[in-house]
Amino acid sequence: MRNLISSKENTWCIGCGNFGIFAAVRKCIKTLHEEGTPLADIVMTSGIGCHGKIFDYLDISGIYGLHGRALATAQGVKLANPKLNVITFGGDGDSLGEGLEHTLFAAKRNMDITLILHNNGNYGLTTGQASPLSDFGYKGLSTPFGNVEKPFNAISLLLEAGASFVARGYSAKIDHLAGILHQAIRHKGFSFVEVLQPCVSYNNTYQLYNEHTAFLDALPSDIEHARALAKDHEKQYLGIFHNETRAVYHELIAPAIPAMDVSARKRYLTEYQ
Ligand SMILES: Cc1ncc(C[n+]2csc(CCOP(=O)(O)OP(=O)(O)O)c2C)c(N)n1
Ligand code: SF4
Repeated sequence: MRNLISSKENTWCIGCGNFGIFAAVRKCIKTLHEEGTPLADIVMTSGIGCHGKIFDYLDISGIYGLHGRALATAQGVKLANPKLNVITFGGDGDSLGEGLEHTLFAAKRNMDITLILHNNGNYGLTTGQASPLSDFGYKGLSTPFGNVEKPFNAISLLLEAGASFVARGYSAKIDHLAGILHQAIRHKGFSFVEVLQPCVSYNNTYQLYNEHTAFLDALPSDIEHARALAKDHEKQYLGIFHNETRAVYHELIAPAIPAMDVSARKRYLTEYQ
């Protein structure tokens, strides 16, 4: 199997957490392939930002989206060809700022795709402005006196929106992250994986995460328990917070697609369900 690294020059800053995500994604895709998934059936979409550069470096097919529109693109891909495994790479600015509505609605309608959120707590590519996940007090280009807003809790937000698989990994724990990504991509429904991703240039959180992350012992008993763990003040828990089976959007709408001609609709109904 090819090594999944493209020939493009890599311009991420040395030490950036994106390297760990890249390694985990490659490991996970390798496993999927060994289990029988053809590489041609795995496609990616991305937003714009440092996270989005993974599109240049990862040697699989896809569509390089617009900033904030990575999930809009992904949903179009999935509806056009439901047999594909669609993986979306989003930044915290991209997916919870400009693209917030796409994220919430993709979760609500349980689109069968995977969103990998590169949470570096800032807008990295544009040099460190505060994002929706920047900590209170974060000092960056747009908040020189400290961010006065409290961040969203991404796990809690996506639980509330209806994501059927919700998990958190850390870019420095590559094997653990690869395992979570594997379960997320195999999950039928909207899977959301927040990845804690230090940005060495504008938000270097390695020490914080090394000291304050802990693995979940088991799947939380219910959503309330999951939410409480996601919001824990002492620890940033890593692992799967929620995993449920629910009808997925493309199957629910299949019988009601009037624009499709009869043979295409028949194929849609028989092949992809
Ligand atoms: C609609 C739109 N608004 C703003 C920009 C400029 N822009 C490009 S990347 C970026 C920030 C990306 O931040 P984030 O999504 O958090 O990704 P990161 O670079 O941190 O990985 C911005 C504001 C744009 N390209 N399009
Ligand atoms: S600016 Fe931050 S997120 Fe972007 S490549 Fe550098 S370290 Fe990584």
